[in-house]
Amino acid sequence: MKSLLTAIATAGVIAFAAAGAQASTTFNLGGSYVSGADSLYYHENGIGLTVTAQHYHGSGNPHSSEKVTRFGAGVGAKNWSHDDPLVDGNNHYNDVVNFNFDQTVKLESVMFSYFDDEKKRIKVCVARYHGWCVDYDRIWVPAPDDEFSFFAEKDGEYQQIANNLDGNPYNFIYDWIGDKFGIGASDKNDEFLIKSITVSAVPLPAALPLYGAGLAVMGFVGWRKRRKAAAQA
Ligand SMILES: [Ca+2]
Ligand SMILES: [Ca+2]
Ligand SMILES: [Ca+2]
Ligand SMILES: [Ca+2]
Repeated sequence: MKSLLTAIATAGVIAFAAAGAQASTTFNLGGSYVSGADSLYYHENGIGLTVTAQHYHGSGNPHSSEKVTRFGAGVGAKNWSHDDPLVDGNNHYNDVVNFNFDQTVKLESVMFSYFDDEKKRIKVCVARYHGWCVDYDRIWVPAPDDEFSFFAEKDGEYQQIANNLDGNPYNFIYDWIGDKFGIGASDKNDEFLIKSITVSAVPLPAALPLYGAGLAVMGFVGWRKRRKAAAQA
């Protein structure tokens, strides 16, 4: 009896996992030029996506609206008219592009344009006086290249999860399941566009009853065990 119940419980969990494994959907974010909009809308494979922009400081969370920009190569963000239209950390603000899905999805990967494309060479400051550089190293080195920060909903709050992430495309190894994610510039030397984002749908209404049934059966098995142990004592 017990092994049968365990089998049913396991089947429920496996069904949940199988239901959760859906085909990937890639949103290609590039398109007709947009100099600055409050939001951009995309629709792919039955999933709706609204793209917005904000900014953040240091280890803080996104706040205050920015404008979303769009080029053939992807989407960016702009905090005022003179700001670079890419996702960047210039002008004391680090841009963040927010991805708001109309259903729960699992985040799989993002792809960038102009990422780690630095051809510039710079001299590194070796001495500062009151914040101003007063001496530079004699050799030229490649300019710092691009890294990004990642934002997601955790404990009910949309917040910064990690910074200085690197890689293009970047594949998320942890299961980020939710309906809102953000990609921002990590540092003031970062500038890029977000070319595409790949997610898979998580059909919660279909999967949850099975998952719930699995948990309930496992709970019943645990209760039977405890009752048996109590009877023997
Ligand atoms: Ca910008
Ligand atoms: Ca950097
Ligand atoms: Ca890099
Ligand atoms: Ca760049």
